[in-house]
Amino acid sequence: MSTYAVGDIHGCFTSLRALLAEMKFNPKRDTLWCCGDLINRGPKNVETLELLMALPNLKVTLGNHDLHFLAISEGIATVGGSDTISDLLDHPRLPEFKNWLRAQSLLVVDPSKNIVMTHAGLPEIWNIKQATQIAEEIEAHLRGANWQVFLKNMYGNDPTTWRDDLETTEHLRLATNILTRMRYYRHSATFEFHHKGSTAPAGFEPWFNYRHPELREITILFGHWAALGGVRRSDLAGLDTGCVYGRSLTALRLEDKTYFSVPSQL
Ligand SMILES: [Mn+2]
Repeated sequence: MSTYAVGDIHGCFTSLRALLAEMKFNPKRDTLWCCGDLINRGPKNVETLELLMALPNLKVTLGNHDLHFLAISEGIATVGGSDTISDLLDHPRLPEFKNWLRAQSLLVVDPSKNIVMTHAGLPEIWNIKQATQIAEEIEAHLRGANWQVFLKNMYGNDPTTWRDDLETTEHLRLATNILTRMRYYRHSATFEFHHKGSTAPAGFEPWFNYRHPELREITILFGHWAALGGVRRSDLAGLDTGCVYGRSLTALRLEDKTYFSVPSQL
């Protein structure tokens, strides 16, 4: 009865299977958490989703690539040079894949374990109640009748400063960018969505250098930032260790904070 949180899979099905075997993961007893970017960039997106969809105990927080796939599948965005999702787009189960992804979350909270997970992280501007409210708002749009409108309005890096009185479209775009694309941050509410490396742009710091005062005792799990090469702190776990870039796939067992890792097999 263990819970394992796995980093960005990006369609690396062979590595995922190897990691589950390494952890002796038992689908009937154990629970898998995925911090998002389940698909795209990697080779086996169909197999990855089919494996995850069959798990009885699974919690997912969606990543930017998962949302991008949904947008492409609706003709809202176009396939770019680094997108590898044609296996999903050409598959007879495409409608099922889309509906399943649309039903997933943006934020997972386990109060008993004192752990929270999102794809990109949790900035100091929100406590758990506020973050939950915002994630639920995005989830409602994604599951609602006008979900394509939400995805159409999602693209773009502006606005960059969070205010409680942003107009709805801008509020949703920034909230989605924060939960799925955030890396660099300037206190007290400004985000930078261009830089991907481990060197901060002038005036900015990694988002996790700041934390909401109510969240000091909580462990935050996140993915998205492969350039960090993984973060292993008692209060912070960066789970993206660049599997799709040929490095490794990593998971954390939440009960005893043990890490598992397998080399990338593409
Ligand atoms: Mn990502």
